[in-house]
Amino acid sequence: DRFARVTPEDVAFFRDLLGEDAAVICGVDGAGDAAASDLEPFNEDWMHKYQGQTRLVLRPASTEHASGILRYCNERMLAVVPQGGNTGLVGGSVPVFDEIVVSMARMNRIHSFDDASGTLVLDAGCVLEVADQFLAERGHIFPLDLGAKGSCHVGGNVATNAGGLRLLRYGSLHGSVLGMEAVLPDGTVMDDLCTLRKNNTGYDLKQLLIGAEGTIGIITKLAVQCPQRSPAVNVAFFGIESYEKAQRAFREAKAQLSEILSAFELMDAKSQQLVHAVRGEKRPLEGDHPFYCLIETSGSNGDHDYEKLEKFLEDVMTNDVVADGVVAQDATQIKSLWGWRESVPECIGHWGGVYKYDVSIPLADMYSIVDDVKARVDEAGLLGDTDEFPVLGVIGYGHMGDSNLHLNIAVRRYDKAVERVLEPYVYEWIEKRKGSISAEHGLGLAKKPYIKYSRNDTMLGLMKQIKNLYDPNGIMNPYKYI
Ligand code: FAD
Ligand code: 2HG
Ligand code: ZN
Repeated sequence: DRFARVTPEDVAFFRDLLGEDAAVICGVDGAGDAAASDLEPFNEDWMHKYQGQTRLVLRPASTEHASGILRYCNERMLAVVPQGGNTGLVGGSVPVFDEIVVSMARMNRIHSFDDASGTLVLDAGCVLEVADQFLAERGHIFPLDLGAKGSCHVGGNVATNAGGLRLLRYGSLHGSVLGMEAVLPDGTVMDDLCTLRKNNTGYDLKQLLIGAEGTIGIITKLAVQCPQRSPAVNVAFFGIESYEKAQRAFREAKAQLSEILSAFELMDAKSQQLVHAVRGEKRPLEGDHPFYCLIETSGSNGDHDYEKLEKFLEDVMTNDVVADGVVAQDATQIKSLWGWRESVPECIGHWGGVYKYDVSIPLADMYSIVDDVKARVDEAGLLGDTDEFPVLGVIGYGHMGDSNLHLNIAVRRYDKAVERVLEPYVYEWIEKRKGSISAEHGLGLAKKPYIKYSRNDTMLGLMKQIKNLYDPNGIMNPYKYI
């Protein structure tokens, strides 16, 4: 291997650099007695699918610490994996072998907030929900929300360019991240912590790190443009009889709710049956429908918004676009309706595992991949209700407003026979329709062999040039997609 192995001398250096005992979790022979169970949370991903063997976790508390770590690792040829909340879904946040984990959890300070411009400056290791709560108390909102908000870090969000539940309203992090401080692999601190909305002064280098998945540097601080929090929020949940009607509902929602529409999420019947099977709560609507969608509006005037929503509801109900629906009456019901959407990833993993495909497909074709994959898995004799079948459900849900579908194949056990039926079939299907094999989760380790289905050789070559320029020794998150 081209990387060095961590020695007791290396550990002594890191202990000295970081100062506190709590900053180093070490099970390196002769240098620390951390048990495998102390290291396990850093070695294993959220899905329990990827398992590394690190013996050393470093927890910097400052940019200087992060810079010192990388400078040393670069000189010593020690491989590094940056880690935020470890909620990533593509195996990017855990080591493949024994790479050093640099956990950002101690860099969790909020530095400043300007309520005139809405600019928030904070450490990369702040938990998304904590940042959003801080903003809520000041009448603002973080321009990103997702089911893992209680654990994921804003740095991890930016490193994956996470999309989430309200991208349709607030846009991508490529737009809302105004500034960034990052440490490059040789220890250089890239101070681009600009708090201005407009800044056309040459190359916008921070954009390279947004979505780079920790392959060219560690993000240490961020300046984020945060919108005003809408005082009036409404959520409606619909049962819909066909995908064609779901598309009509989306078009009507855009046309009639326009500026107050803040989310349009799609869930199929199977996803909701599985959430019900795990949580056992009363379902929002009677009976089963082939599709459900959750529509959220946020605006500044409750009466105005409610009037618009009511008119929209009346329209889609009387024109038979939706079959049934319910509107949340208070904040508790809003939370509960969102629960039927946000808990899908967690609930469908309940039986053993999930094969996940996070894809962008032109809207008209978006759901047909679920039907095609289901037919294929069924024909192969792999899908069924009893234990002898590895697959218990082929599920589609996701961010319909962004043409982003989550195709999930819920399994009782991971099985090569299932994999062979799914891959490369799914990727070829997407390539044919000019879709993307990763809409929002990134590539990590999971999608590394498949990048060619969405990027041509020229694009890959240009990416490699950038990687080699910033990280000539290749120490940053090696073995992953690049
Ligand atoms: P990690 O998982 O720790 O890391 C992710 C990647 O970023 C790794 O490659 C890591 O090396 C790198 N990284 C982390 N921190 C830094 C840093 N400071 N500097 C440089 N690199 C870094 N994603 C969506 O896009 N939309 C969703 O709706 C969504 N919902 C989710 C719901 C659930 C229940 C779960 C478990 C995940 C969901 N995700 C979603 C996946 C998403 O990628 C993560 O939740 C989140 O963006 C990752 O943040 P994290 O702090 O956990 O990063
Ligand atoms: C979501 O939208 C997440 O819930 C997770 O992006 C999707 O687990 C998945 O496939
Ligand atoms: Zn998603």
